[in-house]
Amino acid sequence: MRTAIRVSVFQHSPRGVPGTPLSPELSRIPMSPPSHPLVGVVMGSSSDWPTLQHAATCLEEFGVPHESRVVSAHRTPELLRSYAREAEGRGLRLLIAGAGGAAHLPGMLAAWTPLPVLGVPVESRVLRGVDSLLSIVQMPAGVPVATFAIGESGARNAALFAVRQLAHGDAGLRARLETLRESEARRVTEAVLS
Ligand code: RP5
Repeated sequence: MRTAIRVSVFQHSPRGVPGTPLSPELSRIPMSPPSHPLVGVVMGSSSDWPTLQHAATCLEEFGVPHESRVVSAHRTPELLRSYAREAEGRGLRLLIAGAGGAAHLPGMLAAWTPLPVLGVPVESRVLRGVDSLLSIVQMPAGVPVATFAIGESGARNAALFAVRQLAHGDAGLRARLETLRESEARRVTEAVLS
């Protein structure tokens, strides 16, 4: 029997995390009209949100429609199954999955969906996220999960990776990526050492 429960803790419009300012450079570039979510940001617990919100914020900056949800592999396995199986049909193109400790969420999602799964290891209390990293990165051959750095950097890079994937054939997204690349370069060339 398919579960009817769907936990949704954070659901955004394309530009909508309250209190999160768009970077001035990115906000100057026009965005596409809002549409259905293209990226699902999924996490094993609401305690993962301080990490995964960096992925959501990055998607906001690029105007990529997305949704953010808590779906636990071990606490709500039926929910995980239905979320993963319905994701492609709902128009999602990629899943960003963050979890900590015995972090089986990304691998279990990848087992149920043909969509690319981008895994973000959340920094755990006891082992500082090394357990999460190894749990996510050590998938046996056949069911891939792309694995990013532990914590905030991984969350932001997973989102940037998703943007790069979606930028194929989207001139607006490509332009915004180029703007980001230029601003990252300026952080180096214009660095002032006091
Ligand atoms: C995992 O267990 C979650 O991804 C989280 O990182 C970790 C701890 O969860 P909580 O006990 O904080 O809910 O399932």
